[in-house]
Amino acid sequence: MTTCIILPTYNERENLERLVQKIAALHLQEYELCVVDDASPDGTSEVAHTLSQTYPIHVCDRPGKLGLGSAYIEGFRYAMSQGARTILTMDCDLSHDPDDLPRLLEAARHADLVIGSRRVKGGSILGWSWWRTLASAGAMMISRTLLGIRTHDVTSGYRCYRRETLERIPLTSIQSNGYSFLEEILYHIERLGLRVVEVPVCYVDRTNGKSKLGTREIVKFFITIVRLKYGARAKT
Ligand SMILES: Nc1nc2c(ncn2[C@@H]2O[C@H](COP(=O)(O)OP(=O)(O)O)[C@@H](O)[C@H]2O)c(=O)[nH]1
Ligand SMILES: [Mg+2]
Repeated sequence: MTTCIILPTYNERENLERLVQKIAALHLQEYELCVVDDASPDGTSEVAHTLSQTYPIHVCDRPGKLGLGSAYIEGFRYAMSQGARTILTMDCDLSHDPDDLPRLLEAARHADLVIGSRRVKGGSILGWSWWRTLASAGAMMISRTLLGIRTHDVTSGYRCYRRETLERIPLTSIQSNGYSFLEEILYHIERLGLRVVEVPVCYVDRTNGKSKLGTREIVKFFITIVRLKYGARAKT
């Protein structure tokens, strides 16, 4: 396997099959999907296991809702253990268009991390409520200003990491377990001076199922900014 696509899932039963079919239709070379499911009450895992009889899918079944950040880490560990050279992450709700995958993979030939970005020229967000748009723009501005992150789309979960990039990040040192995992790992990658490239994507809000981003996660996002900023000061 050269490419591993990690799909964290929590109650994505209605979306998983369509996404898997769309990815299969791309005929990528030597790829495997890694579904990391947190015992979704809607039975996503059973759907994943059934699909794995037809498609190249590995299912990581976890005993409960352990969080998005740790789901990514679980997926990274699996991908690395299988020798993957490029490791992608994408949401399982069809917000991330699989047709963008080849562009992300192509960009990864010359970058350490590629971000499917909604916040560069050509990128867009469709279907968000005004408060989500506002909250996201505010979070982005604050994290970029306070942490000095140069990437425009800090919280995009549509990413392509080169194996070597993940090898340089001590994954156990990442304390965020939820959505702020994305800003924390990006912060470390930029601080190492690695090349981050943003590829414009159009993000379409989910039509099936519910978002798992709650107020708690938003609060944790800001706490993470403070923690990282404080840690950075202490080191210098
Ligand atoms: N395994 C796992 N997946 C999660 C968890 N929280 C969210 N996800 C998945 O992460 C992806 C992004 O979550 P989503 O709710 O769509 O967030 P949003 O797009 O920011 O509203 C989706 O595929 C979710 O099913 C979790 O605690 N564990
Ligand atoms: Mg989503």
